[in-house]
Amino acid sequence: MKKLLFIIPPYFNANDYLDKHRAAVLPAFTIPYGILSMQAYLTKHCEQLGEMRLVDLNVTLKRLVETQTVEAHQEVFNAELQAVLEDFEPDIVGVSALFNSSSGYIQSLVKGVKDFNPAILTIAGGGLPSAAYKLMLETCPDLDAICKGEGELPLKTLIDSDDPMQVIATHRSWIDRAGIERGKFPAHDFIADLDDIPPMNYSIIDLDNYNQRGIDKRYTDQPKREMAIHTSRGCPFLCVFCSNPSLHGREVRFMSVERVVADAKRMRDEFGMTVLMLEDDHFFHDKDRARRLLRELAKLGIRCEFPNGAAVYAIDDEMAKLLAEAGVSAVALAVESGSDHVLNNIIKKPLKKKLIKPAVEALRKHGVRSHVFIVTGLPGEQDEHRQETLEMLLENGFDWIHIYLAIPIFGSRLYDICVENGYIENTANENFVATKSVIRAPGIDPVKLEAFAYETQLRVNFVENHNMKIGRYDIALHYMKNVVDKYPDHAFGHLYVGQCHAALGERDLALKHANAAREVFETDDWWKTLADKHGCDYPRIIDAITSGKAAQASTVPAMAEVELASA
Ligand code: B12
Ligand code: SF4
Repeated sequence: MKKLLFIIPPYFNANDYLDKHRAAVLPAFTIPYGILSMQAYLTKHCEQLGEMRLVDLNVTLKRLVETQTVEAHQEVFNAELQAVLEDFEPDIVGVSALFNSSSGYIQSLVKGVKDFNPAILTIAGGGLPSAAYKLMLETCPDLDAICKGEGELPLKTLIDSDDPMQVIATHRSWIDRAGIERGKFPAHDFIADLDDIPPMNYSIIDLDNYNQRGIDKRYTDQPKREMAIHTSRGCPFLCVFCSNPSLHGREVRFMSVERVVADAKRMRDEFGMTVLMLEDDHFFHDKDRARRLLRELAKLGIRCEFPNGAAVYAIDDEMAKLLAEAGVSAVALAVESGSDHVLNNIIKKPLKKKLIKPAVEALRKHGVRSHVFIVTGLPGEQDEHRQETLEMLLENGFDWIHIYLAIPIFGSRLYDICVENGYIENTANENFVATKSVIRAPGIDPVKLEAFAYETQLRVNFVENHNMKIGRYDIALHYMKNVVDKYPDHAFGHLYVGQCHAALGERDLALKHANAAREVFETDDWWKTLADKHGCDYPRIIDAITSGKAAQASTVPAMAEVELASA
């Protein structure tokens, strides 16, 4: 019987968190769904699988970030690996790497394994190795082989074989250095019916570590249990920045509605799940099925979230109503750009700008908050397109906006375009994160671009906050409070939190935040410059708050709030 150890290297570059200023803000992550899926499948179908364990170094990095001890990360990761190797003595170690930014960790991990026992087979899978298998096998000499795409079927064959190297040589999804030399191109081996994957066994993880990804910030500090599900895999589209079709294919494969409901009930009843995170690549691919599923989920008395972004074209009045009934309190719309040219000719996304407003209005009518995801900095995008995006963001009255810088991730068309044209200046993959611009193309000035992304968020989320404009200071406050909790030096955050408290008649809190804002503005010229640039008259706002003359919310406009059984 073979023992299998999975390791997930951090999704994020630990060096980015050495700066104490950023220390509090390691992004949230969710349960390692791919590993749990493989475990469920292999446990049922393998004849030669003994025990399986998981080391998720994201949990370790989170702890280091929270305790501001990131400097020691390499030694801590090595020690954790060493301890589990000694205790568990695995036969196979599988590294699961989703992102470019994980690439810096992999060789050192597999070297640690080989140093411990060279007979252990070291393999890798996930988005990064699948798309960049040549580079990874070249740069990670202690890695034996890579699995392309989903691992359930290829791993089963590998584990059940008495000659794993033979499987690696002959199975279509496995690739090693010898295979590359022979000119082999690894190919997918997908499970067609997702119901064939048995229910997950969550005992190898601590669910408490995976509870912060929810996008509705009202619930950030409330008791809740988030758990993820992928009710389908694959997406027929080919958005330029996305690697998903190259990992999960363009044909969409489903779980049955009955199975999703049974899993959700089990999560609720056995594990106390209160928030179901639906993480499909394209949940709305089959709108009929989406409607049926939402109707069933509505009966469970839970909240649902779509943290990945929802297809705008799918949101009409009926869908918005069903979402609200299923306990969806906020939807992130995958809008990406406010320019039809960028959408249609650069991203190649099936979305027209005119569809955005009706979707936002339908959601608002049913009391569902709307967030929006924007990507900027794609080759071909110009200042005029970014201006259109800004105008679109101001016109549509989103509850919160998120702007990311385009990253040429392996497996995306964007990566190929950037490589062909020499657009990637900094090739250190660890730096491929959505707050750093690594693309150098005509019309893209990285400094200007990073400023555009950050300042547009400041302007739309704070200076011209839609909810404040319509007198919903309570809603604005949920979001802004979350920002000042994370970034205690956020001058705009304190200023507008103060204004919201003042409008809600909470004078002590208003004064506290007005004073905090004043202190940051007085000591940090950077915030002062931003305030001037974006028409934020902070001295006047602070005066109004402290003198008790700030606007008071007289009446709160009638707007249905979703009644949430679990909240
Ligand atoms: C959850 C998630 C996250 C989480 C992290 C993962 C987690 N567990 O918390 C968070 C929120 C942090 C995140 C962040 C980002 N994400 Co993300 N994320 C996802 C998401 C929704 C689910 C991942 C998942 O569980 N998939 C489902 C399982 C079944 O697939 P899987 O994990 O790939 O595992 C299968 C195979 O890969 C393989 N496999 C995996 N490991 C191994 C190991 C071995 C040994 C073997 C044999 C096989 C194998 O078998 C598994 C079972 O089939 C995917 C989209 C998606 N639907 O997959 C995007 C996705 C992975 N993310 C993506 C992106 C772009 C990002 C961001 C860059 C977004 C942004 N703009 O900031 C950031 C990157 C973070 C960073 N470094 O800066 C991209 C691609 C990433 C890439 N290749 O680089 C995806 C595919 C979404 C998309 N459509 O573009 N993400
Ligand atoms: S971004 Fe979404 S819609 Fe576009 S290809 Fe990727 S998964 Fe599909």
